[in-house]
Amino acid sequence: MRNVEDQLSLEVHRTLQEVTITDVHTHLFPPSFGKALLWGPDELLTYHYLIAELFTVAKWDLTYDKFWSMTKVQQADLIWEQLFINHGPLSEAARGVITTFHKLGLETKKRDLASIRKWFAQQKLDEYLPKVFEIAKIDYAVMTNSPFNPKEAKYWQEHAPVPDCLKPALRIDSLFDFENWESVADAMTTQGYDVRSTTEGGQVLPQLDGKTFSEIRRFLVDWSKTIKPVYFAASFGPDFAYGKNKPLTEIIDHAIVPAALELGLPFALMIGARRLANPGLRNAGVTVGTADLYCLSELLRNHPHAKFLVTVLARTNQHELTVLGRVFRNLHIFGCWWYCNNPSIIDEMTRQRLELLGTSFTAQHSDARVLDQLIYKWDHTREIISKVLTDKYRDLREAGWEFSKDEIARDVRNIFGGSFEAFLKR
Ligand code: FIX
Ligand code: ZN
Repeated sequence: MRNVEDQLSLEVHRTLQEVTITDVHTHLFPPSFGKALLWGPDELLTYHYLIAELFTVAKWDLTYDKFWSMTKVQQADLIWEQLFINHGPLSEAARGVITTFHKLGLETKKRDLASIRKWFAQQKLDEYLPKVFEIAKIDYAVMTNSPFNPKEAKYWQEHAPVPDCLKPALRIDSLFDFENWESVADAMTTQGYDVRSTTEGGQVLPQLDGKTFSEIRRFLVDWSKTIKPVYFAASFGPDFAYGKNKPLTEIIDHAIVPAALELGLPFALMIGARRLANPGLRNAGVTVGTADLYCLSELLRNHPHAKFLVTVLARTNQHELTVLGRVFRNLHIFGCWWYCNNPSIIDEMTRQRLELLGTSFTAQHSDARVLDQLIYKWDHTREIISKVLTDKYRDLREAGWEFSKDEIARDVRNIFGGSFEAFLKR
């Protein structure tokens, strides 16, 4: 019996190591977008997860301002010294840096950052990018592309080349930035879209009329023709209040959903990030909050023909989201986002999802901001999910079901991109 058990665990583990993964959400860019594509040891060490962690151990005299005024190399040196030398790099983000160096064949035992930097300085990005994709075994990664960022928009308008391993996603958070609506509307009018505004209680807000909605739709359709996205995407706080927040609801109902339906694209919602909870930390200072997912169920119910990709940040929201995934066929759940991308939580979330959904979900996305992170994020995920799946196949066999190696490979591919692609085509 023990032997059969080992066989199963080896087979599942081998399949997880071999599966080609589709990474459905990252913050990577093509090399042709210049400095936008982050890579190398200093970017890895100054990942915002590690910046926040640095302040859990740094002395009080290291103020946020002092940290931000340092050069990137100085910041990286400080994080290396504090989180890797003075303390054990046990957190998921710190361990990830070690996995990345190790998988690239670099010597980590000597703890010699200088020689690691030297190795990276010799890499040529055009060769290094495919090498990272090969090590991580990814067919393609979906990017995050904002038409509201003038620098980025320029690259798209000038048709800067995009390799096949990177696919765009149209990021539209700005359409919900009602605190700064004046500048959002300005950005759109500058691009030739007649988006109207109104003032309520001293605050500039979108004018919720047919003209504004049709201009937002035109903006979305035109940008989609330019960048050819896989989906539209936006992130929201735990206060996501579809059905209660009038401008948010109407912009979704009358502009985003109609454009998505016209183009046959899903709308991805990432819900639960409390932005600027600690502003001194900038994008590292975000916390998590439980959202009211009844609002999401209203959205799914009101638009049964539109497709939605959803991930939520709060662990407390995961079970309810999985139930929605089972009840609404227009919802596809993806990833263990940000603070959920930790082994213990990935384990729990994946079991929960398999138990309620079978394989019709996407188990993980990397959210990589730095190219090299693809290596560790996927290496760690493969290991954890291999253990989860071994348990699930063992239970299935005990229930009396026989399965082949090919069937295991089919199921594994489904939760790492196959089900996502089937959802897009449906
Ligand atoms: O909104 C997002 O796409 C988030 O993933 C990011 O804003 C966040 O900074 C991040 O990288 C989390 O992993
Ligand atoms: Zn992200």
